Amino acid sequence: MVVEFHFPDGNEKITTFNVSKQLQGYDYGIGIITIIVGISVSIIFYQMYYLPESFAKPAVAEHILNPIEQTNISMIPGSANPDQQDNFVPKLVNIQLGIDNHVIWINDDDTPHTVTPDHSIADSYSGPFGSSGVVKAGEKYEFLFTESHEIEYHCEPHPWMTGTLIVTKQRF
Ligand SMILES: [Cu+2]
Repeated sequence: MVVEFHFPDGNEKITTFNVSKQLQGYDYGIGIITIIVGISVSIIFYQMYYLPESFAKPAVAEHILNPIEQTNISMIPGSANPDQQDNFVPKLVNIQLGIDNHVIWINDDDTPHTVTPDHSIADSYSGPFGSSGVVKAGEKYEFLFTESHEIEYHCEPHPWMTGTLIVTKQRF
């Protein structure tokens, strides 16, 4: 390897030396430490700045995040009975983003029920739709829709309990 040293006074010195010998001991250790520090800094940067950016929730308009109304759906008493006509009431719900896109299911029955989509569906802001477990008597499940969806859902233990949600953009 040829290394040229340039000195301020204009003198130049050309030296040839063996790199492998020069990189022994102390120099070699410094090199390894520099590489380790470099990789660590890269990983920290990736985790702190790059990852959160890529997983960040999409920007959603304020009026959609805070709609003026909420939509209530009741699981009415007797829903667990397959002979009863009504269960999720109302059964078909039209929802407008920015108006009533915050939907709350209330279990008014004395039996636990679920809110389970027929086909798994996720909202880019709120994540997967559906209750994570059962909604016990007197409890509720709520979901904020931020984009258009058409969802058919049912109750896992009582598949005759079905409902439909149609979420659309505001019609002005
Ligand atoms: Cu049920």
